[in-house]
Amino acid sequence: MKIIDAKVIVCSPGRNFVTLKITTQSGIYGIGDATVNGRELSVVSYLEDHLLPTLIGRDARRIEDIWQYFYRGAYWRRGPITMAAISAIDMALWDIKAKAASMPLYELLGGKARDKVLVYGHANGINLEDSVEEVGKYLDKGYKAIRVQSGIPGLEDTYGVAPEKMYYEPAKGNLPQECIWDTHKYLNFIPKVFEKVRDTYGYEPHLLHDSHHRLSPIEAASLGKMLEPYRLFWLEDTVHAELQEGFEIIRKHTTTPLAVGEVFNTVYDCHHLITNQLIDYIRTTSTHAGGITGLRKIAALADVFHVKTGCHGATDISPIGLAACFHFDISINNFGIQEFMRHEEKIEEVFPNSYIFKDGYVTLDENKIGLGVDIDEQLAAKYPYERKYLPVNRLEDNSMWNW
Ligand code: KDG
Ligand code: MG
Repeated sequence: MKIIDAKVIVCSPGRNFVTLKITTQSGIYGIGDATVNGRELSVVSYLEDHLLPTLIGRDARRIEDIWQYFYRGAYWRRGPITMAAISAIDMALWDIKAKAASMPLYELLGGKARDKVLVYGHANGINLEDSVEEVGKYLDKGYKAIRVQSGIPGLEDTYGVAPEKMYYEPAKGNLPQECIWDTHKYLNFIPKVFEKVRDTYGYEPHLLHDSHHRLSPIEAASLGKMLEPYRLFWLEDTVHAELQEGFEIIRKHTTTPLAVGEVFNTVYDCHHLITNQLIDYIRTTSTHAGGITGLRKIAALADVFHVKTGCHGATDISPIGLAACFHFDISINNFGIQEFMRHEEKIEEVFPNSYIFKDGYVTLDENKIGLGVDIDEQLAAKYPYERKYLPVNRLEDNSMWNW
């Protein structure tokens, strides 16, 4: 099954997406997501200038070999750009293989290991009352797991909080927005939010929280301890995971479950945290960690060490990447939860898909073959690329901090 064409489609139906479409001699095509938020065109160049010329003519059935060719075959390995490009190729090849077999992709991955995929939505409010109200709206929609973020008194912009509540999208502007951060204010406030949410809705809903890499290990440990009474499903990205030894400090002090890894790209970024049982959930995702093939390698290691998956599924993961996650989630045993930030309607129109949300879970249409998602190229062409940046953070004394 010879690959005869591979093209990159960039579109911006409300936000930028990079999509790869691979066509085979048999006429079957597959699609993959290569979106890296705020750095989209770097992946386009990596694909078009370096990988695609060597992909044409290869046998689309040899997914592992093609993955290894682009992974091991590169002297300059790993990193978000390289791995997003490999991810898109991998997803598209799995899509082709499953279409050729006339099966939904999860059948090729071993079949369903569960009937449905537990997902979490994002409740974010500008202040405590607003956040509590937002949680109620998600419960009304049927969500069983909700990530709660809130504006912090005294800080103008807070991560995870935006006026467009249902479709939180941090990338904007022609140049990066500069936000101000203060950990002291944050730590004083966040436990009160969870106290109020639990007082209002009880202990049945799963609650999650994302600190977005802003704390030191001991601050993270202290937050984990303060949140223990509210029984979180997970506390995510407390510290930047470049210095992974930091997690030992957090782990020593708190039983709040820890999640990390949305910016990780390979099993080598995760193995220390997994094999030392320093985390409970690994957040690597299809679009950034080498596609289905990359995720399966990570999940297999995690399974041995009691670590479950929790794939990143923010709006910068396109419906193609999200579909790849759902097929993966449904087919592995050590699945934990899937992030499901809904896309705006415009995006759903450009990427018609077949995953179904009901009562807090997503199911996949058994009659759709492959990934079960497509791209409407004509519609995509109406939304050209727009330069957008993720914000940056400074502390109140104007020194740089992690966003
Ligand atoms: O591109 C950055 C977003 O994907 C990120 O801010 C979202 O942290 C995030 C999350 O957990 O969804
Ligand atoms: Mg996150």
